[in-house]
Amino acid sequence: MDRDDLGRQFNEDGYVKLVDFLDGSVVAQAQAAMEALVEQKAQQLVAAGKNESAMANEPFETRFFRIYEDHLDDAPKSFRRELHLPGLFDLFFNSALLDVVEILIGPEVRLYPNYTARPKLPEWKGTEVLWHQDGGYTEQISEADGSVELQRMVNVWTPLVPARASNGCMQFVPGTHKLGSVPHERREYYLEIAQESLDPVVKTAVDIELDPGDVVLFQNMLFHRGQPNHSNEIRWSFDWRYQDAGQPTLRQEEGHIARSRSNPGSAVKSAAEWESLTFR
Ligand SMILES: O=C(O)CCC(=O)C(=O)O
Repeated sequence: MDRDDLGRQFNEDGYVKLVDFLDGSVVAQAQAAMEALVEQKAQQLVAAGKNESAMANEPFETRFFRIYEDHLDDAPKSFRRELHLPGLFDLFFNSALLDVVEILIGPEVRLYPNYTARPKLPEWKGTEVLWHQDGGYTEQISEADGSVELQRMVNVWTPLVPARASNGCMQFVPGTHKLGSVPHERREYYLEIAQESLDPVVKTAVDIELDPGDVVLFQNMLFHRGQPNHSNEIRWSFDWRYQDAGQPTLRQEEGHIARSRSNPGSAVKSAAEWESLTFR
């Protein structure tokens, strides 16, 4: 896809799929990082007397679910602060990805302080993210003046396992980023776009089915959700955001510079540097 098509699609539909975009090694390192995190959680549960076994023989696709199956409310719904891991540097600071992002938001790019790994568990509401705009969340926690519609952001989502409608792939309503910021209501675990804004457009929602290595870029204001997971395996995925570094984050945290043409030295340069940093 050339740069004009990319920009046109992103601005018209509100999203662009990049099929088979990430190198296998990037996906493998990211999965290994998550496997290590699951191992840590499994050991903690044994040490706390909550499980008898760390279930080391369970595969990646099921282990995190098995270790929490009998006490689901203890299960982390997502990981964020834990993601300063060397194995995730090539994902978040991927130069091919940043080249594309630069086309969309310019040469000064921050990794926005909202980067997440999600183990969406089978049939569990705690990890079923409802229809929302990311701006809906930012507006709830914003402490600074500014409009979420002017943030100049690119959202990124990629799975570690095949993501299909049956196991909770993302769904988007194309073009809804143009509606501006709409009201959200609080539900048990997540915010949800108010029914009067959702009903008129939700019939045109599309499934975003992706394989590991595929990436989807989408607009901050696009109506999107993660569907329920009706399979018996975990739908592992990452979502993160880049922002024009000249814009305010509208959050307490300032994020990390991912690319800067004006001051290249300010960008995070290595896996070791990423590991030494914290969520801020
Ligand atoms: O992965 C999911 O199910 C939801 C992710 C999401 O809502 C997001 O990336 O903003």
